[in-house]
Amino acid sequence: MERTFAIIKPDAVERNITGKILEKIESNGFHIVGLKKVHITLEQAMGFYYVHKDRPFYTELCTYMARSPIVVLVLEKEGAIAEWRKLMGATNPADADPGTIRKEFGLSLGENSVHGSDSPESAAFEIPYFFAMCELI
Ligand code: IDP
Ligand code: MG
Repeated sequence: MERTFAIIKPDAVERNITGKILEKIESNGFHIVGLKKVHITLEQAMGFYYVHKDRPFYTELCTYMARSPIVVLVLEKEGAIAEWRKLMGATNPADADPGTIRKEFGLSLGENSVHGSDSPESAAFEIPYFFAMCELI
């Protein structure tokens, strides 16, 4: 069983659709092994997205992620990393396939409702960024 890290981003939490996204996660066979709602600081967002520090959208992205609460999750499933990326859909909701979370709920390229680790290496960085071992079931 593989684990991946997911976020329900500010645009989705603000619109009260956390439950709708959790329903998609569970009905697609992911087991939630960690879940909490947090409001991160700008500094914490900058640390989390450090890989993007040289990208032109880094400041906009970090400001958005720190503007209101998020729900952070660890999901377990066979092939969880690729499976969660597939269920999320393309980064830009306009390019996402029908049935994906970003297609259904995403507002824009920046405010695209969910995050997911893109590799085992990023999952190994992202999970412990938010969760202690004793918080994972
Ligand atoms: P991903 O979330 O699909 O892995 P990344 O390229 O890793 O996409 O970008 C991280 C996040 O940064 C995106 O999910 C989105 O919220 C934001 N982002 C990406 N490109 C842009 C952009 O051109 N303008 C504003 N925000 C962006
Ligand atoms: Mg990414």
